[in-house]
Amino acid sequence: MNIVNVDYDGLIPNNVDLNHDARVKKALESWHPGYIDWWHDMGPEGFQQSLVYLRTAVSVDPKGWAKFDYVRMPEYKWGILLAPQHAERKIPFGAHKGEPAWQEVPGEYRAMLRRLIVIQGDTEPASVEQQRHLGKTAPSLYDMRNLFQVNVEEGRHLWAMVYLLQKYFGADGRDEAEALLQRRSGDPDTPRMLGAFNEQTPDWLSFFMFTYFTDRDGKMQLESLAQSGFDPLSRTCRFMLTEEAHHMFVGETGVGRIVERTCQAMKEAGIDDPADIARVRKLGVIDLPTIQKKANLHFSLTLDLFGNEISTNAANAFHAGLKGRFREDRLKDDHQLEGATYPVLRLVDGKIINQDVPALSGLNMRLRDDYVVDCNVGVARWNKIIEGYGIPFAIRLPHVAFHRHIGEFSGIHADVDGDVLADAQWTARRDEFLPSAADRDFIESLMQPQTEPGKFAGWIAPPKVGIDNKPGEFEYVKIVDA
Ligand code: BYC
Repeated sequence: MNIVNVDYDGLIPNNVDLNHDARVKKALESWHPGYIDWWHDMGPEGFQQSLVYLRTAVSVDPKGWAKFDYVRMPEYKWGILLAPQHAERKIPFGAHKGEPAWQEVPGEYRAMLRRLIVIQGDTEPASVEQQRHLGKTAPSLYDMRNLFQVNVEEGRHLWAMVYLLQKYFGADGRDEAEALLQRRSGDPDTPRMLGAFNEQTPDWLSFFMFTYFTDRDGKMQLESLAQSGFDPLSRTCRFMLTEEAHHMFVGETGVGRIVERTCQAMKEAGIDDPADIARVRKLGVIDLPTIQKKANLHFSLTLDLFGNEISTNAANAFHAGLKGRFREDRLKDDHQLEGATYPVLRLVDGKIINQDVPALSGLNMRLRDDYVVDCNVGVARWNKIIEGYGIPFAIRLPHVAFHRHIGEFSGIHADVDGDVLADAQWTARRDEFLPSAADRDFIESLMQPQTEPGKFAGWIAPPKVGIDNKPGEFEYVKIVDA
């Protein structure tokens, strides 16, 4: 069996030799109908019979892993693909550092490992559920296709986690796999596990912000899990990261194209003041201060996904060799961190201060700090666009204490600079920082579909290049049932 090429003969494409693993094959085949039901119920609303120009993973060879073709989404080949195994791989960090990587679940860490896999798995269908209404208001066929690409790949990422549960966790893995199809984003009784995955994605600016900020949490967490001493988890995350890059590209360029169109329209109309919101909105584009507010919202919601500032869970997962740091393999230290410290922003006597804490307990914050650095790269690119038009405005990320629901700062209100606000001040100023009802109504009023090939809604600039180098007027989605 060639690990690089995928076996497409059966119901479930895979490079894990399912044909010689009758138990797991049967378990996954039994799970498949429930997944398809879930996709029909909770996947993209409408468009299920439309032909979408999608990429499908056909290999895990970095030089050519995907092929593009028209596909009806329910017929997408959701496969199980793991990056190639390295025979000599060692556990790269923690108490077992240097021992051979585990090919089976280490018994003493079974519950912890299962929890990590279930949380990761839960986010994937959640995001599809959050985005299910967006197809109907797509600003172009190009964007609609990108939305559906992201959706089918999140579906594949669910398969990736379900494979691990079914293969390595027996009956309780099967139960967890079932439960992943039962929870629903935003449902008061059976919500998804993490806060940000129960929020709405009501419009396309939110979608792009989500794929920029929240998919980037996905990148950070997958990078950390890709370091895992449990080799099957490491290998599956490594391949997921290949797909994840496109999702963040969609987010970064999506926001960038909105910024571009706004600046262009302002220049054409001779408006130099970005705060002249009423005039800018009359042009049918989204004013820069509202884009900033959306960034504030999605950035702060995503910070919650990194968990608490001080986390025994994170320390235990590292010590056990299950979840490493961002690109652990490139870091130069002892990879055990027993006596080390790490500076963490904390709330002490009502003040936000930096405090050295044991590095193991501060691992969530270390990952969050790496995340913020990564976020700022795209923000700088957005600002370059604004600068190019000579408009005096810069998007910036709010302080990490702003608008938090998890951790040290969840009990206080802070403004975007990290200054603590009394409750009344927060209530009075909230709409300065976060989208107001009026902002949301305005954005919603712009969300009119544009389904003519090559055309774009007036509030977003066309992309610089097409997907798979297709020309501008390419029909990315042949709509059958919109
Ligand atoms: N919401 O010790 P702590 C992605 C809970 S995104 C609700 O700080 P820990 C994607 C926590 O569960 C990446 N509850 O937690 C993106 C714990 O509860 P228990 C998803 C929360 O474990 C876009 C308690 O508080 N992958 O892939 O250190 C589209 C104590 O907290 C939250 C992962 O997250 C929250 N936000 O850190 C599609 C990787 N935060 O156990 C996909 C796996 C904390 O005491 N997950 N709690 O009842 C983890 O590594 C960790 O579980 C977390 C939390 C980083 C999430």
